[in-house]
Amino acid sequence: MSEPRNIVVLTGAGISAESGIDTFRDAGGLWEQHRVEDVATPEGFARDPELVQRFYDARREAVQKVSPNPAHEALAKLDAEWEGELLIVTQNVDDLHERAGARRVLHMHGELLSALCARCEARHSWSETLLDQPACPGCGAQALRPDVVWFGEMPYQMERIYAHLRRADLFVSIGTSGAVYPAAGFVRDARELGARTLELNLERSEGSYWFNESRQGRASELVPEWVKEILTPSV
Ligand code: BJW
Repeated sequence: MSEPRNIVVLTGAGISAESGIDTFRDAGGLWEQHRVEDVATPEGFARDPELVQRFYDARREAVQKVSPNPAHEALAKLDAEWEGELLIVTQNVDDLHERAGARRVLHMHGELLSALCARCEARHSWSETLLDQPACPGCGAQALRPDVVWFGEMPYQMERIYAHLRRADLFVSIGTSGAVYPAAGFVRDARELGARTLELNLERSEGSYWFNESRQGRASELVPEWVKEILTPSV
């Protein structure tokens, strides 16, 4: 194929695993320790807000103690040096892409370091606890919740993501199990829209069939290798 120009990268929990952040579905992952419907649905939050605030407060605190790994750093290098279009769509709620220096990042499932006001719908940068029901800096209501996308809620910026997928000639998926939609469907969308598709993951994901190429290994090794490859002009 001709040299790619427009790239969409989708990242999942696997890219942050080597920074010490738990994935969801791996052995010992978050969903082995918590019922999804208790902590990652609006119904769970309505039932027991304290449990959900504690769950996210602990993760918000933990994320501030970890650092980006070579996979985040390699994508930041790609962002800095790639002259074509690039969008790093992350399902992750950590800020490790940004802390590695990447700028063209979109958080489709929200961010741990942000709070969403259920009353006025404003989003505020937030690094503290929410359990003690602080007032929304915008409207004053004690209605702040984690600014993350739970099951049954609409992920952020879907139109912008699909606009990039339509223009993409390369789609790369990194460290995601392909178990959660709409992200799990991006590979099929990208492929049908004409993009080449590449998967970098510890093991083949659920949607592996849709990838032109699937490489297995640790993100901290596979991603720097791939970025080096793509930034090296072919002769
Ligand atoms: C490594 C590694 C290393 C490890 N190196 N790799 C039936 C059919 C289809 C869809 C539905 C359905 N019923 C319901 C739905 C919709 C539902 C859904 O998908 N449900 C599924 C259970 C089927 N989706 C939704 O509700 C979404 N909204 C929605 O659909 O709105 C309507 C809509 C319609 C049309 C267009 C657009 C919208 C919302 C989904 C919200 C997901 N939220 C969560 C929680 C976020 C907050 C938080 O962090 O707590 O997002 S759930 C959780 O899963 C989190 C993640 O972002 C997401 C994906 O997980 P991820 O990243 O893939 O992690 P893992 O753990 O699954 O995988 C890690 C991978 O890494 C593994 O493969 C490892 O092998 C690998 N790995 N170490 C490389 N070192």
